[in-house]
Amino acid sequence: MPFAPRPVPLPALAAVPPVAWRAAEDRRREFSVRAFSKFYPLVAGAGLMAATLAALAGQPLSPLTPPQERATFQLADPNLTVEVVASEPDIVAPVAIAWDADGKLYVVEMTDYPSGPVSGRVKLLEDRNGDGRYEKVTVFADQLPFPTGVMPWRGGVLVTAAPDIWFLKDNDGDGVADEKRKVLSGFTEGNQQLRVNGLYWGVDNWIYGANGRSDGEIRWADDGREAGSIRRRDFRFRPDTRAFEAIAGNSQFGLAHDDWGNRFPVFNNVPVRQVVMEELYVNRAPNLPWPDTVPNIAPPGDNARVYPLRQCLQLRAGAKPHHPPPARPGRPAVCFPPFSRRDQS
Ligand SMILES: [Ca+2]
Ligand SMILES: [Ca+2]
Repeated sequence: MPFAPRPVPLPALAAVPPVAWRAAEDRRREFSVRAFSKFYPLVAGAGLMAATLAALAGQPLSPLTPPQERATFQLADPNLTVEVVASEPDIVAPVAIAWDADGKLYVVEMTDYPSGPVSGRVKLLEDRNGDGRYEKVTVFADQLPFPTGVMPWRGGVLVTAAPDIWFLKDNDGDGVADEKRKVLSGFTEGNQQLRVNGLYWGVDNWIYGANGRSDGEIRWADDGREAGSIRRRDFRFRPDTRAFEAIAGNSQFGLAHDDWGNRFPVFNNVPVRQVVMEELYVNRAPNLPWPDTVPNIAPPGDNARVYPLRQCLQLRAGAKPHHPPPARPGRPAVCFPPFSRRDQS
């Protein structure tokens, strides 16, 4: 039978249409998971993974080219666009991206998921002619164990790869990191998809990070000095002053924030929560019942039932495929809620 590519709807992406929540008591708090235009490399990678899963499930499916894949996306908001700026083979298994001040794009590839051997990478992508397509690709760093996040900092990048947070920097301009040192260690190497991640630079100059749900007893990597425990907490730190604090949160994968420093963790089947009170204030009143300082702020009654369109495989180490997947209430793997600033301009 001749090869005949055909458009196939992507179940994983089609099941996650643009969604916005408005808190009735405060119209200013509008959150969105519809910023696909900021995460198109991830979307492209997810599409290719969906095609791979369907193929593994034994269904007839021809691979789509990146433009064909793009054509399958459904956007409910006409103001949003999705463009392919990078795709395989330039990037493989992307799980996090970040731009530096020069517009260079760092892409974290968790190519060792789910069971290794260690082969995670950070790619450096450059758009040299300004057409929006990143045509120059360099392996910035490799041999990272299940890397999960990246954040530009001090001319290089901080990379989360449990049990460590690394500082990687290119000092000679060849696009390859030649300075590599651990900043923090002790993040627990739990399930490969539940590890420290989600770094961002806060408005208060602290660097914030998501726990990942594996916890850890954290120490400074250079001298082993204790930094603190993050059991059931997120964290923030300042490498320059060697300050570290565990803070309310315990976000799973990704940690959103607004321009005022409010934090919005995510937790697998909970699309967005908000840190409404820091625990240091709760600790001042030890005789009061412990309040929920990080409540779910999704709209009441949002049961988010998911209806899979086809069979799928579980690829987590040791897991067996289940056929067919059941329709189930709740989102199965929510992650990385981006923050929409469209109404703030
Ligand atoms: Ca270009
Ligand atoms: Ca170099």
